[in-house]
Amino acid sequence: MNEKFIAFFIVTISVMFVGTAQNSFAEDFVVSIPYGAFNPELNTPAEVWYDPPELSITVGDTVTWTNDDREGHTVTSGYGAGRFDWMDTKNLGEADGLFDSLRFMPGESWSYTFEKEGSYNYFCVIHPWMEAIIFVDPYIPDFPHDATGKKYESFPTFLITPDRSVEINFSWEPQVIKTHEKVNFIYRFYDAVYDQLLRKLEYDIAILQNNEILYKDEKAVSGAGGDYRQWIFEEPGPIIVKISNIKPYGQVAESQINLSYDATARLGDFTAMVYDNPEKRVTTDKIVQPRETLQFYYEIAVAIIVVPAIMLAVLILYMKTKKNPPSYPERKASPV
Ligand SMILES: [Cu+2]
Repeated sequence: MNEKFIAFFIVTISVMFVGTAQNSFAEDFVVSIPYGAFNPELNTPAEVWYDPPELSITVGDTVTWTNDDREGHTVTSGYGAGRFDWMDTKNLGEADGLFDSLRFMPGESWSYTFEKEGSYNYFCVIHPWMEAIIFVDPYIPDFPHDATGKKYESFPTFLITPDRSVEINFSWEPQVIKTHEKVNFIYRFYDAVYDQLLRKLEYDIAILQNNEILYKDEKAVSGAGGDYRQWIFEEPGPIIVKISNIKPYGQVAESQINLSYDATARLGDFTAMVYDNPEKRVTTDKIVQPRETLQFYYEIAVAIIVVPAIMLAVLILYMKTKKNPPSYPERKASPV
């Protein structure tokens, strides 16, 4: 390969990576500077200085300000003086240097694209009473995607283990993973050659975030071809669900498929992204893993079988004692 080709390749990959992680549904918004904004007194039609004075957008969105007034204005990040404050003190406000349109004249416009979440106050340096704010919310794709933001074209998504023996189908519910909210990871194992559900397998599963293992279950056993795990993430950020060491479990599975004994190449990683939950600040949900569910059923079964059994035993014992009442010597009424 020559160097030019390698450079082209690297640039293409970088563009693809950046492209997928960004908001591909970016929107454009318009904020008007209305007629009369130049006058801080209320004798002009302007009721607001920038219209709308509060605007919520998403990371990647662009706002265009149009000057519909009869004087030049600016859109400058920072805090203005406020109308009454300005009239009292002639405070000029303070720019914070994040963005500045400089002066643009009636009929002209200026645009700015917001790449970071947060709230942005801005004002006009010529008329410091003119103030407004833009709220920039984080971009949350509404489709399932990997940790780089790339959409999973099919969902459940799937991969074939490096030894090409097992296909793992993998999905989660709800499809947008948010902090403090329960997510179900659901997966099924198929014979990659014959495309048949593998009924019982032993495997290891781990959930990782920021190089930290949050959850691990070794020698788990899949039932009916698949399994699930629940989790609640406390932090936003990319995650990996690692499934490894997939082996036949018991005699049934061994006759069902032809898996070589060495399971080291029988693994698969699935990545996803956890988003900050704007609605929830703390975790109130509970998670129940399959083994705990089994334990729960076991306890219920015990309660259903053992409790009536004991009651029955007590009843039988009681009946027996009633049938053969102990023979006490009969008391004779003693004459008074
Ligand atoms: Cu102005």
